[in-house]
Amino acid sequence: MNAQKNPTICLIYLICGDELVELLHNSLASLKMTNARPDVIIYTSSSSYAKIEKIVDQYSPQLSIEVIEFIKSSNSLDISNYSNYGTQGFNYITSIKWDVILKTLDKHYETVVYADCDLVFIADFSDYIKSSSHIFACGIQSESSPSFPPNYCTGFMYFTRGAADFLKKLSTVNVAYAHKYNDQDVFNMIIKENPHVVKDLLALPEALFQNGLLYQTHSGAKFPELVGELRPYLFHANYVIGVENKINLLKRSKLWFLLE
Ligand SMILES: [Mn+2]
Repeated sequence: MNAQKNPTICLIYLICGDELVELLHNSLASLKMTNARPDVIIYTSSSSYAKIEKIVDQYSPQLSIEVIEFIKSSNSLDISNYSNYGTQGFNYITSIKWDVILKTLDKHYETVVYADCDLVFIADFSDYIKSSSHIFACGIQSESSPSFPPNYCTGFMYFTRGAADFLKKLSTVNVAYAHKYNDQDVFNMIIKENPHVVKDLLALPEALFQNGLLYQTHSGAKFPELVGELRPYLFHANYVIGVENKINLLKRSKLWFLLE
């Protein structure tokens, strides 16, 4: 790892499948363009390790990135390829997320931020998360659903050690349901069963931590008399399924930074 002085935030990705490496590449490119300099750890499988290492080299020394081989094949599932949303492979891989976050907290970071690779950083989120993590041990992206409790999105979230018990519960429940539900289903099921938990969760503001529904804020003409300007921290290309659709959404939103 390179020259960061005691960063308190570690940003982690969980990558399973070569098809995701291009999205990861774009996400890292976007991070480098901001002033955010968390330590970065990419957890991946043996099959994608070499490909990711090669990309990571291009970001040194500006970004401090470690690649860790973590995802193990299970007997019944092939995880060498990308598993689409809704499949059993997707559910299995995303069920690992909670343990990976706990494992990273054990490295003595104050805050662990998890990001999906279909997510683009637009501005430095560090100060926001440092401040909010003093009040909330967990902050999580919201899907902008017209419902309460909110429908949370596990594609971007942060945790401090104060949320360790909650993470352990998520892990236990998720492992039991991995044959049927993904990590986000499990997260939202736990909240629905006990809605008072929302008091301890920060739903990150959708205008600043944007989900795919907000893509129009990046395209189209601006109203010239508007005196303010929206300054989001990130955009998550969710609400679209499949790598190609995600890339197209990012291109449409002018958030694709890799050369053709
Ligand atoms: Mn995603």
